[in-house]
Amino acid sequence: MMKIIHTSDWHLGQEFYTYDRTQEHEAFLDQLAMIVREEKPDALVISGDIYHTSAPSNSVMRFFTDRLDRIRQACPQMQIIMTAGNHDSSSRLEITRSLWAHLGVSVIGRIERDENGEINYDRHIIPVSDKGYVVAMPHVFPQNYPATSQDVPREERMAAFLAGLGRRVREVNVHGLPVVMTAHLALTGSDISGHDASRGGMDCTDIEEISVPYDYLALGHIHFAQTIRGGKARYCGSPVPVSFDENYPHSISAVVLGNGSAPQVKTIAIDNPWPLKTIPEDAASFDEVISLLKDFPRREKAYIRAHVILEDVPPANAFLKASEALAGKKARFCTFKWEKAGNAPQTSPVRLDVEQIRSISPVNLAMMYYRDRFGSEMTDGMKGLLEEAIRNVSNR
Ligand SMILES: [Mn+2]
Repeated sequence: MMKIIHTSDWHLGQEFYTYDRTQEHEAFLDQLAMIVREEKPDALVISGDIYHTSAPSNSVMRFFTDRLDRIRQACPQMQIIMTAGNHDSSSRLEITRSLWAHLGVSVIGRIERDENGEINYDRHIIPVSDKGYVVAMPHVFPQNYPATSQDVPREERMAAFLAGLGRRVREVNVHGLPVVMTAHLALTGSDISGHDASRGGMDCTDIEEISVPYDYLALGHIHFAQTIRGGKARYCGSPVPVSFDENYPHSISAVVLGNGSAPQVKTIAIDNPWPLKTIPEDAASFDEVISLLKDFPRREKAYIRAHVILEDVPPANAFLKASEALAGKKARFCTFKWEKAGNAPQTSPVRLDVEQIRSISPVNLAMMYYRDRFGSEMTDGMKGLLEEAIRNVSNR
């Protein structure tokens, strides 16, 4: 039997509409420390996107180091395995690799070759005491996988790497112990609810390509928690929502493997002291929404997105009015979600390639965008302002 805690997509250091999220991340990591103290897992697996940016600030990196050490102390016999996600800098994450190794923490940011130029598969295969293995795959863009031999074309390198890794896992695992594989990628057929394309890479990988033998595939990258492939693969989801569209429960997963049965998964909810709220759930008029904000409990902590029916164009000073409605309250105003009035059929946005964009003047491009976004024409006054702004910028 091997027990792991599976978590991913922490996004530490995320600035949320200019607000600092340290309090929420602190609350999450305090809960995680309590969870490992109670659950006593053999390993904690962190499946990528530890940081929100590839260059986190010094204070965020220090915060992470201090907190991870506290989590480790909460369950000293537990191993910790962390890999880089697409948001992390693989080389930055590995700076402290050798120091963490002394404390039972394995950091796998990248794929490396040994002194003979051969791919070092063993650095990805981490024995978890004598109970099993964690095979740790950092996020690597498909085009950046190393060549296993000269005649492997670029598009087959990922599959070749995974096949080589799989062979090595079979060689090492002579006793047939449970194997957890961790990876940060989007699997074909997963539900990408709430995934914001700006968060990067949604090239889907087909699970058949993963030729590494595993009993449980601990995945990161998709923030919506879900079990797929008959219970053998799971996204544990983000513990703290990264956007307003992640309006679903957030948790970490405790997984027990062994005895040849399917992995037993238990989700443990994470409480967020600063929930993300869209007010109201169904869009209302601007004035109605403003009065809802005025009535919002003074001491309640929340990030707020105002959900407004757009009759024409956004009212003047909309942001200021919403912020003023929340003056003196704890809640933090973030943004609007505009809904077009009259259930106008959503027209699909015009798609342009780079050449087409170059051939259109900035003002015309803005007008097209405006038409798509708000379903009406830009007024002459707005057009004039925009032209003036463009003139000022180009005269610099
Ligand atoms: Mn992520």
